[in-house]
Amino acid sequence: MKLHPAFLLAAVGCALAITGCGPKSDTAAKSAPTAASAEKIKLGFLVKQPEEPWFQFEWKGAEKAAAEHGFELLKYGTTDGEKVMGAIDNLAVVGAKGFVICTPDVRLGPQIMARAKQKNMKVVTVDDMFVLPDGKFMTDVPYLGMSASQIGESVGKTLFEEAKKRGWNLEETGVCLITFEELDTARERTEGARRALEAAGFPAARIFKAPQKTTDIPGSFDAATSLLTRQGGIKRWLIAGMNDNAVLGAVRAMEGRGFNSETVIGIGINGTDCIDELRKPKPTGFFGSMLVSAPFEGYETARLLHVWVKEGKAPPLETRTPGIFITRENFEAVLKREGIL
Ligand code: FCA
Repeated sequence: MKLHPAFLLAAVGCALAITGCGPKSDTAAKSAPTAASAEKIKLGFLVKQPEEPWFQFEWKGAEKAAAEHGFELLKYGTTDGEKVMGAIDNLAVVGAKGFVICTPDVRLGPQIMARAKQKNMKVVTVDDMFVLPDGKFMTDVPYLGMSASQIGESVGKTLFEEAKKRGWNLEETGVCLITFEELDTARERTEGARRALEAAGFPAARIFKAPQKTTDIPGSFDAATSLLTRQGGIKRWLIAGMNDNAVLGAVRAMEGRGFNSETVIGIGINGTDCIDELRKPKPTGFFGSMLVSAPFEGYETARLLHVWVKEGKAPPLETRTPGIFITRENFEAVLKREGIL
C-alpha cells in the first residue's frame, strides 16, 4: 500500500472515513424530560483508563449519540475486572439493555460475555478486542477499533522519511520501540512500525524493543530509561509506541539524558493525548501523532448498540477506523474538524 507522509489514511475491512460524529439533531433536547426519560433505553459505556483523554473523547462522542438518538448513557471507569463485573451488575439493576466496553484485560472477554448473557445485555467492544483462553480473538462479539497494523506502519514509514529529510546518519540512529505485547492492538501497532522501518531500510539490529509494564507515561518513561542505559552510544533516536503516552514517556526520559527536538523524532498514536505537547511554544522530540477519531469511535459504537437494542439489528462484527498524521503545523485545524478541539 502506498502511504503519503503528510496525510496517512489506513483502513481494513469495513473502512470508515473520519467524518466527525454524524448529523446534528435537536430532537433529544425537545422531548419532554420526564415521560421521555421513563421510556429511554439505558446503555453503559465502560472504559479501562478513564484518566486518558482518548477515553474521555470516546465518552464525549457516545454522549452525542445518546443526545441525538434519545437514549441514556451510563459511563463507568472500570480499571480492573472486579470493577467491570460491578458495573455490569449495576447496569442490570437499573435496567440497562447493553454496554460498550474497552476492557482492562482482554482475557476477561469470556467472563464478561457470560455475565452479560446472564443479565440479558448486548455487548459491543471498542479498541481492545476480547480474546479466548487459547489467545484467539472472540470474533463473535461486535468490535470497532483502529486499523492497528496499518497505522503502526504509517508511524514507521513517517519516522524514516522524517529522519531522511533531516539528513540523519542512520549509523548513529536507533529506534526506541516502546512495546506492550500482551495487548494485541498494541503489538499490531508496534510490529507495524518495526516492519515499515525495516522495509524502508532501517537496520534491524538498531531497532530496540523497550517493554512497558504499565500503559501510561511512567510505564514508558521507565522502559525508555532502561533502554538508554543499555544503549549509551546512540546519538539520535526515533520513537514509536502503542499510543501518545508511550511516546511521551520516552521523550521525557530522553530529555533527561540531554536529547531534544534536534536529536529525537517521536510519533504517537491517538492524537488526543498529545495536545498540550504540540501546543508547547518550543518543539520537543514529540514530532507528531497518528490521529484516530475517538469521538467517532464512541459515537458509532454507542449508536450501533442502540440500533441493536431498539431494532434488533446487530452491528457488523468488525469495523476499523483510519488514522491521519498530525504535527505542530496542522493539529489545531484537524482536531477542530474532528470535533476534538
Ligand atoms: C488502546 C489504548 C488506547 C487507545 C485505544 C484505541 O485501548 O490503550 O490508548 O490507543 O487502544
